[in-house]
Amino acid sequence: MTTHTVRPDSILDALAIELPSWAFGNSGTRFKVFGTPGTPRTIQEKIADAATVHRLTGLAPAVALHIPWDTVDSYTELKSYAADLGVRLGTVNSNTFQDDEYKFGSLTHTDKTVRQRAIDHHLRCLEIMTEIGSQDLKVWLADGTNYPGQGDIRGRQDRLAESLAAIYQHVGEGQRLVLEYKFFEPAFYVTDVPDWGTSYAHTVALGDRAAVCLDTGHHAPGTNIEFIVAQLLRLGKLGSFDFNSRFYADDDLIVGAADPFQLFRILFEVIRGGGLAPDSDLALMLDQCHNVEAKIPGQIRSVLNVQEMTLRAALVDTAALTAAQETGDVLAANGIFMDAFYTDVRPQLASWREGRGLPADPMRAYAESGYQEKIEAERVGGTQTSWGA
Ligand code: PSV
Ligand code: MN
Ligand code: MN
Repeated sequence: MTTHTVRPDSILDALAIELPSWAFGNSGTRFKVFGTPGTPRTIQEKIADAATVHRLTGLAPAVALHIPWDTVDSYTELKSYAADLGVRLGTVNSNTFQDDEYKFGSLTHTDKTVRQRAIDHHLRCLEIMTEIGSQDLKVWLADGTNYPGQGDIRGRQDRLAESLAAIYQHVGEGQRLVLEYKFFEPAFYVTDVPDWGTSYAHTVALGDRAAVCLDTGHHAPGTNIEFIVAQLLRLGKLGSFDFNSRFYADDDLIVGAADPFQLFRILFEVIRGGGLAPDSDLALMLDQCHNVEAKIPGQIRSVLNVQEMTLRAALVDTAALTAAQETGDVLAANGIFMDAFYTDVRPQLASWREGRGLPADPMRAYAESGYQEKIEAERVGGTQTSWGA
């Protein structure tokens, strides 16, 4: 059995969390999307906001794109624009859930023409990835049905497998297809990729360049997510995370806000399974929306939460834990685990930051930076971006 032991400082130095471009746009519920002064009108402005998060935290060197929301004429220019601001372009998220033709599905649709349109969209995403040097094509599908009998469950899986295989053929060297699962919504009866097992089955069939994307918000209440993390890492099929937190369903709230202990347990399994080791290709990403709170500080808070729980998880005395586990000392094992969780690592993190020329308190540094006032004054006119546009 391989157990990965780590030095907390090397873990902190290795931690990189990709930010989703859409986190900087307006979002909300079907009841209301609130606009906020300073919200980006363009992908360039979203990247500038993401770069600000990275500048203050040292934690977020990449920005994920969503196509077609973040479509530009020249991706090479966008790549160098990002590089000039100190960040790179990361995961490309496909979108086959907004057009009328996808009402009854995209990669699973019964109509071959619609399936081909959806496949072609993914091929375009792969081309963009090649232009910007991005590793991951993230596929999240809204495909599913609402009523028993509405669709042929088995036939939909067969068409999905066929469509994914057509896309996978074009996944180049150094690229991956990561298949995200979600148990429900927008479909309320059958979701075509509802769970890690389905995503695992399809990605195993595809091959080594395909892996599972685990979005922490996409599970039924009570699901033991750290078990899934442990299992997928063990199988070599955990490709990436979409971090967020949820109270009810797919809330996309700030990661670590709803249940910091769950985040700690997940990160413990990530470290245990080698997910933060130097040779790991596990990609960590946020997938969040900020409906009522300020967006840039919301993203800063999010990456800090991941960093804080990562350090706490790295503090677990694994040698003592193994000894307690092997002697059947249940309470000692649990106590060792909880000791790490209850450790206040904030002073240690502040000095880690200062040692790297970063502000000790990035939230305060943002508030005092004047950046918010500047974008509110400058970003006048135009159309603010939002989730879904
Ligand atoms: C919808 O649930 C979703 O939040 C998925 O998690 C995707 O990753 C994201 O939208 C962007 O497509
Ligand atoms: Mn997601
Ligand atoms: Mn989601």
